[in-house]
Amino acid sequence: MSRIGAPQIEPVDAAGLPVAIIAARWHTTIMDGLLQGALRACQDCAAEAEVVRVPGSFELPVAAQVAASSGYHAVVALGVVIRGDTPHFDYVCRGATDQLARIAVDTAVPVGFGLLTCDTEEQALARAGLPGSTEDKGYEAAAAAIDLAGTLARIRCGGRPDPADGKRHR
Ligand code: DLZ
Repeated sequence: MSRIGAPQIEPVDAAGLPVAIIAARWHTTIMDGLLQGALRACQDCAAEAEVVRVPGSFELPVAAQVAASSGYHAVVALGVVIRGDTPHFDYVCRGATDQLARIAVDTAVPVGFGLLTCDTEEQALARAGLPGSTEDKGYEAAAAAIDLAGTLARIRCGGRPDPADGKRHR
């Protein structure tokens, strides 16, 4: 996908919002970049991040499902899958992607999509938020999930003052 039409990311105030960052372990250097980006987004929004590591991207959905059902207000799924010589890539990508989308809808907890599905390692490095990268998909995924958590809270209040703090959501 191209970056044409991508909005400017404005960190929102999400002080104390509990966020679970689920991070796969494959492709260490790229994952380090994604994870640092996601943590930076949480910091910019003053959200409370907890990092959970899983073996590979195929394991992201089950951990995301448990996190979304356990009180986190936003979940961020981070992984890197790089195409090989067999159809394995397609199965891992499809399984993880479809399930992450389903979990967000079923639980009504935002799941930030920070799963890189690339043909080459160079493509993944360019998106990892590392020195020399042109994109920071970890930051983007976390910022999107946190932003949506605030939007969902406003929708749930239907414009009425939030009983938790008595303030009308903006
Ligand atoms: C097996 C596998 C392969 C070949 N490639 C990747 C990859 O590029 N990125 C990734 O996150 N995980 C990979 N895995 C591991 C699977 O996601 C999963 O952890 C194993 O199949 C065990 O269930």
